[in-house]
Amino acid sequence: MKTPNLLPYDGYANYIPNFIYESNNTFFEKLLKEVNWKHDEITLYGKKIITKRQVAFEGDIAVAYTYSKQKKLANPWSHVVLELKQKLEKELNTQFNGCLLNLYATGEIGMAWHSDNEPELEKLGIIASLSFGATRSFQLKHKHTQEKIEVALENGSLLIMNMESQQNWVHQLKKETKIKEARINLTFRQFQK
Ligand SMILES: O=C(O)CCC(=O)C(=O)O
Ligand SMILES: [Mn+2]
Repeated sequence: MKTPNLLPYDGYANYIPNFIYESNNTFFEKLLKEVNWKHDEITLYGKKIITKRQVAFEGDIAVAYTYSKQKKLANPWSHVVLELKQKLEKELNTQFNGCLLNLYATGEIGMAWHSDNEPELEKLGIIASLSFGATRSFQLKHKHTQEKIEVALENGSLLIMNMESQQNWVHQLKKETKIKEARINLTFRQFQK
């Protein structure tokens, strides 16, 4: 599963289209149904805001994650997410103990520039990002040089990033108002034990 590194320096990002191949899109439907989706509550300038994006956090019992200053405990693995996790672990020869899930109802919903560099994550860990549904544009930007890389994340694709790339690059999911279809993204992560 060797594809070229998308990043010219200071990290590693690998895009594998059709990592999950299925003709009838059952994963999208199963994820919609089986995952305990919630609109996220974040605190911005001291105000509670309910996001348009829906999220979920699943993982091993012991895993907790501080995200937008809120501590989240993992929900137990749902059947469908566990199935995807096992496939990833087998193909990548590694293990994941948590997964953050995002549901974007339309292209009007995106995610602003950030890095996935929370202190709870393994320093040398990897992040495996699976996408289902609408194709959306994902960008990476170097923190110092500002160089930008763009990749379209298609249904069934896998994007792998390592932690060095989180230290040196930020990423965002662009808003694309013309897109009316939903997209689901799963980022499998390695939390320190
Ligand atoms: O939806 C995506 O592809 C990006 C999600 C993301 O960056 C995150 O959950 O941290
Ligand atoms: Mn992220």
